[in-house]
Amino acid sequence: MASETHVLDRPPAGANADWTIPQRWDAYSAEDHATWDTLYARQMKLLPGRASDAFLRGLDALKLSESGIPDFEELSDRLEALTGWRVVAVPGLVPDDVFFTHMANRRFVAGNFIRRPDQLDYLQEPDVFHDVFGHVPMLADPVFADYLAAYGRGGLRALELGSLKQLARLYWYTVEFGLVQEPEGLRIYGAGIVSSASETRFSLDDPSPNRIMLDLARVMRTDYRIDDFQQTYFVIPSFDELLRLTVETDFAPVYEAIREEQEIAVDEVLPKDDVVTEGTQHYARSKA
Ligand code: HBI
Ligand code: FE
Repeated sequence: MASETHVLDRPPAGANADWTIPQRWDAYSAEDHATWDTLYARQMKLLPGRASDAFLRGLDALKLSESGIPDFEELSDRLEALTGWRVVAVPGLVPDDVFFTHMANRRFVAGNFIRRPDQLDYLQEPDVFHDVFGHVPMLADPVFADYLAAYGRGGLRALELGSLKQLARLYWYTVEFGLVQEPEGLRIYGAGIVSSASETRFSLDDPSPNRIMLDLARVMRTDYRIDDFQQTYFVIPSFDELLRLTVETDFAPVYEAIREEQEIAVDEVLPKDDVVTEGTQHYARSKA
């Protein structure tokens, strides 16, 4: 997941000009692979019936059930055959323009390191479990794959327009923390949720957070928190609708329209909102 910490301004020694590095699959220890397997088993107890159908199909199509940290080359060969995307390793957070250029060209950047066994529940930098288990299954879905490539192009444009903050909120509330309405009920597709056992439960089962139908300008005005569970989740009716919204809307006039408007707080519910569930905010208040 994105955060503002530890972003270098040029590729570190040993990295390529585009910031990619070799995954060095052979360098993982038995403990590293065991950490992946522990996290995988924990999520797979929770995700059937909670994760979106597209996510679960992606896991299957990419054979992510095989034990151990995936080899990016093998994984990319499977993924490329489905949607044209590949997974490339990077040393950590990369600059925004580098991140978006890879994305626009259907390369998903992933950390190659894995969290330590004492960090199973929380870490700030995106590791291989968050990036690969969390993000890559959705990229096996042709519609979502097109959405993320369009987002990459939109990111480059937002940098030129000075509107990255607004666009980044769309990423946060869809790619990282999105919920989707499916015939059997709400389901998770955001990578920040599907890679976290506690937020998998919280985002769907807890009465605390708001769950609100996604409106583009509304989301682009909404703050988010990087330090704890979200206080509001945004729901899309389908991935087709998300893609349509993104490719058929020129974001420049949206950025203009909201430029003078106030930011919306993380827990706010507006009269115009199409509310799925209004949260009690009990969880956030209990910590304040
Ligand atoms: N780099 N590796 C990595 N992963 C990210 O999620 C990421 C990044 N660099 C920038 C970035 N995210 C943000 O610019 C976007 O989320 C807006
Ligand atoms: Fe992420």
